[in-house]
Amino acid sequence: MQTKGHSRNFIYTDWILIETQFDPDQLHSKETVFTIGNGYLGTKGSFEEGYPHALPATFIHGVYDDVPVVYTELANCPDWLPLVVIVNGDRFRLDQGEILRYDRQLDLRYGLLSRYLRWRSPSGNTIDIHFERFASFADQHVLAQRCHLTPVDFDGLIEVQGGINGYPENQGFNHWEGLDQGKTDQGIWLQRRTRHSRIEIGMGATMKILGTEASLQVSTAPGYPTLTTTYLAKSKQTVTVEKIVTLFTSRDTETPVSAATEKLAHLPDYATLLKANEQAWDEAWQQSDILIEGDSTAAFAVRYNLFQLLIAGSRHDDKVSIPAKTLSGFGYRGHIFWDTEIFMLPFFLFTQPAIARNLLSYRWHTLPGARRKAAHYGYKGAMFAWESADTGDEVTPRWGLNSDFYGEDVRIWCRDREIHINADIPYAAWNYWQTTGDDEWMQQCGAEIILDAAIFWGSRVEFNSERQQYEIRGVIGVDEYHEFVHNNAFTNRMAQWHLQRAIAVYDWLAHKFPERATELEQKLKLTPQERSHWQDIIAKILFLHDPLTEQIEQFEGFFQLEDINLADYQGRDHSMQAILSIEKTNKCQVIKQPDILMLLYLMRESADFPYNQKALQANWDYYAPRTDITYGSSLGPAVHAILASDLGKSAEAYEVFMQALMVDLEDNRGNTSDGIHGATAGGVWQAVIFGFGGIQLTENGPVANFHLPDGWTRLKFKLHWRGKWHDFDLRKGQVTSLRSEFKIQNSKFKINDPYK
Ligand code: IFM
Repeated sequence: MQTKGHSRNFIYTDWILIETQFDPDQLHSKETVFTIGNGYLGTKGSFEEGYPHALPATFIHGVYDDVPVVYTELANCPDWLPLVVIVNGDRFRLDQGEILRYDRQLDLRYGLLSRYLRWRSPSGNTIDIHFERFASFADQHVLAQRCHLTPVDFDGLIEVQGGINGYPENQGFNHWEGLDQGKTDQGIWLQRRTRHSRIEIGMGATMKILGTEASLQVSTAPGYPTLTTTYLAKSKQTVTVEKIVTLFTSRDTETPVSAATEKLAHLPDYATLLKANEQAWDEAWQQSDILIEGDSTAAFAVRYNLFQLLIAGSRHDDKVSIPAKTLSGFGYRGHIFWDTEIFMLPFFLFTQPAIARNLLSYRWHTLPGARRKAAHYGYKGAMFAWESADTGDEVTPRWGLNSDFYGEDVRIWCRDREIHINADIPYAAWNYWQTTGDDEWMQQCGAEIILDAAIFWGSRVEFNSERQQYEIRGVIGVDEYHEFVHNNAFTNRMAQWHLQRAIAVYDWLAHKFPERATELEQKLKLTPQERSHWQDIIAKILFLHDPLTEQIEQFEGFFQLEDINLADYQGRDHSMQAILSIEKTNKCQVIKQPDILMLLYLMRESADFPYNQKALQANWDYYAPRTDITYGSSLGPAVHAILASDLGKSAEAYEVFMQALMVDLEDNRGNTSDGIHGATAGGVWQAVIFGFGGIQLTENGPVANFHLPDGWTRLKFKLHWRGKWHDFDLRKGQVTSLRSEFKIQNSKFKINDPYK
């Protein structure tokens, strides 16, 4: 295998991540890094044999259950990984005996995780063990493991136990009650149910031994059915154990156990499953891959981030979305934020539009929760949850609990005040429509999202009669270091933009789908008065922009706050909020993540808010030095990379890009153990395409005005735009942009130009 380079902890080839040493201190972060999945579930990279303090986890989209304080969380599902090897009485484990070789590899191309080990047992028997696993990308209900065992210097007894552990935990909390378990001709099955949401899971498992004569015994330890085989091993002779697991939940079918056991009974062998998995991955990468030449670290790490997005996006279920930590960790409890629509969605929109459609349909299905939230706060329409789960009701915890007995708990105000999400989701819905021309989705789902969320703004704004302007008071902007501000430019401008589009959608609907327009008018109580109220807000909403300097004030009074020179705090390894305190940070001009700069980026295609160089420069010069980019939010660096690149600050752009790119591979924020930073992964894609690739979306399609970082000699990718694929092959000194004529296979879209 030809390695391409290495970073602090890893070696990599074009497609394979390689870890050559096991470090127990990095157990949890590496469990995240080696996550595999298939868009239905994600499984952390915990070891088959277990390890003290390991936190194995499998999360399935939509399988939420109640929990104190944070309301609901993705339930860690029964663990399908256990594959225990006992060598002449010694149980194989990395903390005993001697590791003579260790090599863990994640093959991004096929979602295949393997481990090559040479282990000397405490009794002195040496064995080569090669584990392999994948979550089938071809059939989301199928999981597969294989283990090759080759004694190096002994003959003796080897026992292998392959089981399903029905006692998974979410940080000490077990969501599952046992219903039943049993055995079939093929193997074992397990049936469990979440305690509150009463979601049932049915799992089946079978095991096959190749290369020796051996029988299988079934052990039915309660909640932990296991298949065991024991055989007489011979030195230098390889025996292979294949374990296949199937699973369904009551979200998929009324009878998950029979679905799992039936599927198990009709599955082909491991090699055939592997081939189908490879084919499915080939198709995904054909659309989504990015090729970078001249920078092997970036080339590999970009693919790593895209891989993490591909395994998180649901391909068959439009009632789920991607949590902030994808399906790879306990962080944020599987809750869904604006991270999905603003950071992750563009990747899917331009390379896997069917997944983008599912992600947005989730917001449509959860409108009832958003309406309950609006009503609870005394507003009209739909008020999307800052943190959302299965129903769309607000699930941001009210309090952040202090681990210090005597410390104060922290009130989390985002649930009440971080309302820019109500324009972020419509922003994504509009972009989906513009990019795909999917009128069918827009009239059925998108219009309702955009219109009902617009009704919210109509009831949320306040008219200041002295100023003769509309205001939005008492919010948290994108920059969460300031917790109660008035007229945050991001929120006001996004609300205005949203209302402009709401009117356009309303008119389009009335013209093209009059029946649906009438239906929505009645359902949402949408009146001509409401429409003219929106127009009035659009015309009169307060926006703190100085047309002379082009500088925008982040919120009223920001420029009067105490100024802080972040350079004085060089060498720190904490956020400014941790250093200064929440109260003090609130009173200073220090920003957690790009807010005005984020706005400029999102508005870059908006004709009525020109993304001109002067505005960009003026606001960059003011806000970038005041942004806690390295220790604030992980969402920030990719956005700075795009803007710095647009400003021709190539070195700076690359530096922050690398912070985003390596956030999990290098664990550079120290919290990869909580799960993959999904928004950062999406931001990485945007930084490559819109930043370095300089993609602009014109009426004639995407065009590249690229500025590749030093060292990059080639950048190649494709984008799907209004029914056609556009190939970009950008090389220093020349540009090739091709429109390829093939359409997405099985596309359900009828492509129309919404402008026609
Ligand atoms: O949504 C983000 C927010 O912008 C910053 N804090 C973390 C959240 C989840 O990633």
